[in-house]
Amino acid sequence: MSNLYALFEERFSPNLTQSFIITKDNRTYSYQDLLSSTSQIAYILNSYKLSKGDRVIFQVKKSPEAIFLYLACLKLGLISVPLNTSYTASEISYFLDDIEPSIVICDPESPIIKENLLTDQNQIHLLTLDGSGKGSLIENLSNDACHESIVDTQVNDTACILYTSGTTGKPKGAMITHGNLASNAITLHQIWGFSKNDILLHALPIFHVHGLFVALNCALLSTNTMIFLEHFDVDEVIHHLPKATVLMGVPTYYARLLSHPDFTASTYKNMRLFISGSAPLLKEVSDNFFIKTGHRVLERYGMTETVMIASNPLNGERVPGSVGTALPGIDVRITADDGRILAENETGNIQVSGPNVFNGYWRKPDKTKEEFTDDGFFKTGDVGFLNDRDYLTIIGRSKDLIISGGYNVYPKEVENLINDYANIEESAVIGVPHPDFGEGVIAVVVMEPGKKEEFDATTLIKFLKQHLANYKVPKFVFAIDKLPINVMGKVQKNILRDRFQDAFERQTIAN
Ligand code: MLC
Ligand code: AMP
Repeated sequence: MSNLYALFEERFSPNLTQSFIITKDNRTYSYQDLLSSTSQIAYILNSYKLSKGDRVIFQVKKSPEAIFLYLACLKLGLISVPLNTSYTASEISYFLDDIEPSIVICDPESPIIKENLLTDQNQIHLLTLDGSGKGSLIENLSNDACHESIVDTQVNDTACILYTSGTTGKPKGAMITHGNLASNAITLHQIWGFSKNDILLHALPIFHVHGLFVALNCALLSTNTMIFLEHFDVDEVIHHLPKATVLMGVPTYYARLLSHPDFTASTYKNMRLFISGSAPLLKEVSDNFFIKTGHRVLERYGMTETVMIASNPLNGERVPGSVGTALPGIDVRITADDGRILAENETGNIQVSGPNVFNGYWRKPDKTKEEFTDDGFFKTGDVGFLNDRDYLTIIGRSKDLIISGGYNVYPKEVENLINDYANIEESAVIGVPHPDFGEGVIAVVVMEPGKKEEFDATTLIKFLKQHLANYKVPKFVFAIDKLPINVMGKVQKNILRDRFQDAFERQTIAN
């Protein structure tokens, strides 16, 4: 049995009275509650006569019930497709067409309901689940209606599809298998020393690898307790931190904690481990955190298509600026553009192979092929080097990607929309240093000839907000006469990044 849920369930039985989730308002769910609720939700899903491999889209707020829903899908061999709660109607419509779900479960406030995105013709079942754990999914649950059996799946069967955008601007669904998640969870749980006694402060969103797989799966394998917060609110996190032993977060979390006056020694007295990932942790933040707390934040590296790849050690030297060594069983290599494997300390493309690497992009075999080498390594699109002790340092990206507060923004997706907007000839979307989000998104536009006077950043931003999740929308738009272009006709974004690098410090130059 390769079903990830079976792996978890094996661990629950001796610890059923242990608390699984404690919410901010002190509702407690035990591992026994997890088992019962998951079986009851599985019963409801199963009543729709679904088959292994059918897709279930959910766009729901963070709640314990949302976790039980994800676990019920695993149990039934259904493919979960969690969507960011800030996606707009146009973004969601694309996912609905692409994934052809059998069931959609969403918050009553989701654009799926408000903008009536499901037509009768496509025969998709619609259920609701709100942030307080109520909705049509839940109202028919009954102790007498449980689905106990676990569907047999193979290691290569898809457990989840997570969308990542791409250089073309069209999102691709990464098929992550039961085998990918199980191997990664077992490794992380071991190398980070998780035990039943840990209390994990979970403040991450649950529609990405970090919150859904890295954090949750470590907790489930060790049957520890999670303090489960709806989102990262620094005051709330500081309030709950004294009870916690582990925190996982994106670098913005650590920058926000550091600059908060109430983040004092008594708040982190029980902490054994702070983990950071999803975006580069500035050396300055890492060093200041160490000076203040005596804790060196453990930085690790991963991505949607590969789950976790590398980590600094629990015991041993944690090197600031490096993401540590490849996880056991995973190969990381550095190559030149011509495919030559590079020696230590030489900078090149980071490639990875191992049981963590996904099964390809949903219904995009050509795209999948492009992203793998002939000998089966996945091309991460990140650039870096390995040192003489095999510690990996990421120094940049060959892919045109902005990471803002741990969320990925693919410029092409935003540029395509801006270029279609009235009176704009062309645009370039870039990431520049942002004091809170690491990188912040800005757009640089060129107006059509004779239309310079028509430039209006405010209405353009308003328009973009209607079509794009908030974090993708440029915080500023600047109009210039001409984009810098190289001999190949490509926009030289590095020149723009230099020119606008202090955009977030001199906000008055906006417009
Ligand atoms: C929110 N906003 C953002 C933003 N988050 N803008 C840019 N980048 C972001 N990350 C917008 C809001 O919509 C709002 O817009 C304005 O910025 C201010 O919001 P805020 O209140 O300050 O933001 P907040 O709600 O506090 O959210 C910030 C955050 C959140 C850092 C807590 O973004 C977050 O939880 N990030 C984690 C993302 C994550 O889990 N990534 C993992 C990916 S997995 P307006 O217009 O309304 O004012 C992965 C693999 C791996 O990468 O290795 O882990
Ligand atoms: P995503 O597609 O959202 O999973 O984002 C994956 C990308 O996040 C990687 O390809 C890296 O560029 C980046 N990333 C993840 N962890 C780190 C880290 N610790 N340091 C630098 N970049 C990171």
